Amino acid sequence: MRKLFVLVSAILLIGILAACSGNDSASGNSGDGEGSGESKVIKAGIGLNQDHPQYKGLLKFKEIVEEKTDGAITVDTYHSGQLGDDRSMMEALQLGTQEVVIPSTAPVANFVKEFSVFDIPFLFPNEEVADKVLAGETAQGLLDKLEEQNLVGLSYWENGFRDLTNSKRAVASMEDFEGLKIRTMENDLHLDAFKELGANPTPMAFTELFTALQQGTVDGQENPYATIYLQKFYEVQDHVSNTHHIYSPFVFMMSKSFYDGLTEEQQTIVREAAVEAGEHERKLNREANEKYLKELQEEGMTYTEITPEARQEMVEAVQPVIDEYKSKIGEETVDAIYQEIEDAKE
Ligand code: KDG
Repeated sequence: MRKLFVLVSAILLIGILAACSGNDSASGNSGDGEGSGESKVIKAGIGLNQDHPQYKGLLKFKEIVEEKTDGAITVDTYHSGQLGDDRSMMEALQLGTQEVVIPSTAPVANFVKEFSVFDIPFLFPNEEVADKVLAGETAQGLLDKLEEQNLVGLSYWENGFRDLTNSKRAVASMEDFEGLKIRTMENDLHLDAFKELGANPTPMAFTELFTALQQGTVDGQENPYATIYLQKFYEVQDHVSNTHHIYSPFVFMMSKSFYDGLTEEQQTIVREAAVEAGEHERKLNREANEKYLKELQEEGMTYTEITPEARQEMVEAVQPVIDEYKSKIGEETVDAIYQEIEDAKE
């Protein structure tokens, strides 16, 4: 009886091992899921961490692409700047050593200057208007312009309205900006706007930011609440104000050499997946930005509300910078976006 039991167990074990090894070869990177050629791998990297809605959106993209291509394309995801900062990841896309990155528009403007139109302070009045304009002709046309840089812009995702944090004082008005060392994204328009507000700005890659705040290299930074909370900036920052000075879109982009090597059907799949995953990300991001202001206060940060009068003062202070940058960005693009904002408000 005992011998029979051992024999049956051994047969079962062999069966299980055989089934497992069969699964391995079917889902391995070398199988294409369609029975012809190698599987294509998308290496996708972002600067934010694994808890941020941006990463959850990226996982959604992975799920859709892998399912719809039946495994012919696999997506390997990297967060927290594991593959580098936004600029170096964009350069890796140009070289064809990385396939996807999703930066804010600010660093993208170093590749296609017109993207800086979204870095104009106080441009969008609310998310609904931003949604309409980003789906509109001018914004979609800017995605096409990335091709000149060997990049393919597939969709806009959302980073959101940026708010100021710092470790020195509660910021309620322009005077409170005086001399604050603020990290900005690597974009001249951001830099000049913060100078105009009275701050002492320093451009820096996001990957260096936490350490710079911790070591006091800078006093503060600006990002949406979701980022401030999920990146644990509250551990090294004491004050947050709802400056809402810029609405940052993310740009989902792909390496052109990789995109060109896809079949037409696969190109459609990645395009649609970038849009669908973006809708998912936008929804999660809005929930997060709504929820985390309260949590930041629970973590001990003071929250200061900017009055409409104080915000108006800031709007007027940065106007000369906007006037100066209009021609640098491209008058046509700036005028078109302003017009589309007016239309979207109706
Ligand atoms: O993954 C995106 C981040 O790298 C970055 O764009 C976040 O807004 C950001 C910043 O402040 O650099």
